[in-house]
Amino acid sequence: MNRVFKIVALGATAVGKSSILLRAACDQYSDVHKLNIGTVYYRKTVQLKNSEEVIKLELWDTAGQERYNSVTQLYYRNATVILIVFSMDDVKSLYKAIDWHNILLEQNSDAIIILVGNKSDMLLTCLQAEQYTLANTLQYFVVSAKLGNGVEELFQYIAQSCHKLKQHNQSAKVQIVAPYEQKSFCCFF
Ligand SMILES: Nc1nc2c(ncn2[C@@H]2O[C@H](COP(=O)(O)OP(=O)(O)OP(=O)(O)O)[C@@H](O)[C@H]2O)c(=O)[nH]1
Ligand SMILES: [Mg+2]
Repeated sequence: MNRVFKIVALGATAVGKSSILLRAACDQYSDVHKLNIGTVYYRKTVQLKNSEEVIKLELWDTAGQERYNSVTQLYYRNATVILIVFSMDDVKSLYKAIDWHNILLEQNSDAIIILVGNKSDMLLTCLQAEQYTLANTLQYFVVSAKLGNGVEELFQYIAQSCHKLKQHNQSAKVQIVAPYEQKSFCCFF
């Protein structure tokens, strides 16, 4: 069975969560900020590079406004990958992203967490984000939903991570089966 992996985007309002997901899923972009008030999701399949395999993703968009934080937490509980998005031209949105990271750490989230700096068409680098991700061994991607820069690379990385997880889980299953086989062998004698 081909498993579908859940990807959730978190982050402050107007950082471009919806825009990144729309770019990834439909290759579309709009200059209008359609403020999310609920949660929606898109489907996306990613063809792995140098492989026949296709990874199926569900991309969950969340509302960035503070008042929706508790609702947002319901959506990322069973996520495989969590994207924490901030805007490269807005340092306050990086602080909000760091807050989300701390919440996930406190909750012992076992999701793969990626910090995503969006709007790189406005500002290409963010030293504070680089320092934070280095100090916290956090994966970091810089993208522009507007131009599409970096989006494909981000989703290729996500799909590769899901693929590795799938392989790891499959080999873990083999390890669980082995003791039962051994036991029935002992009973036979
Ligand atoms: N320059 C630039 N603007 C962007 C980019 N991505 C999004 N925007 C703009 O930023 C604004 C907010 O984008 P959204 O994707 O709606 O932001 P959001 O994070 O989903 O916001 P909430 O739904 O309120 O949480 C819109 O006007 C977008 O057009 C980008 O890569 N570059
Ligand atoms: Mg949105």
